[in-house]
Amino acid sequence: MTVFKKIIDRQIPADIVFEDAECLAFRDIQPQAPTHLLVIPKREIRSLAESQPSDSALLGHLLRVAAELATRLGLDNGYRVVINTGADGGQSVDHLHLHLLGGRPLRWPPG
Ligand code: DGP
Repeated sequence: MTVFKKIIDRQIPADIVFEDAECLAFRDIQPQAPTHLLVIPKREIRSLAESQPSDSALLGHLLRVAAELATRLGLDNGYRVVINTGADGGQSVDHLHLHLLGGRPLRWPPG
């Protein structure tokens, strides 16, 4: 079981900022920006690469939730949404998650 599943099941604590029937958003434990949230589906999908066409509506919902949270948290000057995928993508938790980063200028390209 991944650490994110444990957060969904309330087996370990997290600073949860949003929840609905399909997803959960909480603050990253190692923030890389003044605002750094993770938006995750409650259903266990290991990565974007392992998502299916039938997950399309859920994936769209996660993006919309990220956008709504960015507005709610006042990221009016912009923000970045990142999905690290697989080893080269730097994915460290095998439960699909969107990073929502903002509150400072973000450089490009990432490392
Ligand atoms: P990634 O490297 O893209 O797989 O991102 C995983 C992120 O998850 C990383 O930024 C740190 C965060 N993280 C790992 N364990 C925990 C945890 O127990 N609680 C919270 N809030 N975040 C975690």
